[in-house]
Amino acid sequence: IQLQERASTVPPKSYDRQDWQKGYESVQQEEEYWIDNIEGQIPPELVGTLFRNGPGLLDIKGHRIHHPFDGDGMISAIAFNNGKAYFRNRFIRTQAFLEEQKAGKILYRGVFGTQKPGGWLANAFDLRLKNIANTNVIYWGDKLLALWEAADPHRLDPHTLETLGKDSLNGVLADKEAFAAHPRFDHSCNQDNGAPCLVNFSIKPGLSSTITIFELNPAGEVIRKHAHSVPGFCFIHDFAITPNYCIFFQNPIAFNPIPFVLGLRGAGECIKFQPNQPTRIIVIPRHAGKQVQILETHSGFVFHHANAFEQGEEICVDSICYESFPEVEANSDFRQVDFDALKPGQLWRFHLNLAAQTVTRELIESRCCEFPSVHAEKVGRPYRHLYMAAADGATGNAPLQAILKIDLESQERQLWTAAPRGYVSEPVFVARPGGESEDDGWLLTVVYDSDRHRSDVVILDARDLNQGAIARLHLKHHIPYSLHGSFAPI
Ligand code: 3ON
Ligand code: FE
Repeated sequence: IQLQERASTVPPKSYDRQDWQKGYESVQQEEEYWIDNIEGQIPPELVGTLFRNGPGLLDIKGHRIHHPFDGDGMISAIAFNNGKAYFRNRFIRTQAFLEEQKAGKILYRGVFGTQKPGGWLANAFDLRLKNIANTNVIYWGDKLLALWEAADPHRLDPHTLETLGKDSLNGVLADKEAFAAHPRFDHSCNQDNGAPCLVNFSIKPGLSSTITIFELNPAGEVIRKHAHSVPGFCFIHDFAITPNYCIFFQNPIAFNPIPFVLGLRGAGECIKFQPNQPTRIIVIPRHAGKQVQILETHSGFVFHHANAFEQGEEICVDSICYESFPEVEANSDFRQVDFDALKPGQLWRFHLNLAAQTVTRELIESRCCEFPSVHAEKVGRPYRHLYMAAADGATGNAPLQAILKIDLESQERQLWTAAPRGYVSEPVFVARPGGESEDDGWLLTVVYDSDRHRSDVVILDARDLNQGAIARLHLKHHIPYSLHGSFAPI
């Protein structure tokens, strides 16, 4: 009887796990073509290129990798002009990609558990990191750069996507020195007379960790660089900026490298979440010579921040928080994940008071969400409109199938859903040239259509998601679920 009751109260799922799994098939081909299968109209004022990065290979010649975050980076570019669109995808020719494709087998361990064949003995004491360049792609200072947080960027030709080699930022980065995958763009920097600048960081983890801040001018030159030592191990994927601060959430984790060293687990599988320890919020001033401050808040795990801004005495930070780190298991298959057994990521606002050294927080959105995006000119500043990928259902954990818009002023929500057969990626907000309101623009997202096993580029009007997609560009193939990307006016 109990079972029956349960069955009648649990709502039907918005997705089918086998459908979802198919989105993690490797890409076999590199393509280039005019997209001619289009529903709706591409707005003629939408001019520029959407670049996406993410794992293109989920296996090396049939040998499965352990986790999508270990997959070799592949760039997709969708160039818009005159209401038409051109598609191109290329794998990043990292050194390891070339070696493994030539050898036809796995030659490197991955951070998230991919091992070389031959058991632990074949993996023990191989502590090299495979730079897979798979996490983000940005266009800055006339360079297209593919980023992976634990190593240096790869430079690509923005038109052909050909890999040009690793980029040292004009000699600033040493070989293999990290440059994180989450730069933030300050569109009007108060240290540069209102010129734009790019702010990024790198982490050198250890018993105490070093956080280095980089600020680049529009020509791509590093104009400010400063390093700070903070207590404890850091696994920090993203950060937030305001005009005066960089804000980092130091997740409460313990790192035991022994299974990694002995060839039993990947480095990322040696992280243990510490639910009884606070999250530390590290606030680093962007101006030289000022003190770093560390505040504490409730335990939780953050990958991504939506935005931050200064308001009176406070810094507000909007972040997607998990109750714990989704630990990667050594002997499991990520395709078999039980979504219901995991807690969703939810959006919280943190209020930091530096003078009083206090933090308060409030839940903004309980629906499972990820991949936040805002208007480029609102980064680091008070803002009204936030866009995210989200689950179709209002409660519980599930794959990302919808795009959610939150008006933080009126609290109004709009949801565009691709369920039951579609799975979305990060929405990228592109402002309409000459647009007036903060939400005057488009959201671009790549949606995996499991019904046809192909992906669509979907264009939404950010002012009104309820009117449905204004264009749906059907690609001839699928793109595996991607991580991050950006829009560039080229
Ligand atoms: O050994 C240390 C610990 C560690 C984990 C140091 C380290 C630097 C080697 C390290 C490496 C971290 C790396 C390489 C992190 C890479 C992260 C990555 C590629 C992606 C993260 C994605 C985050 C999210 C939330 C993705 C969500 C995806 C979906 C919902 C699916 O569409
Ligand atoms: Fe990320």
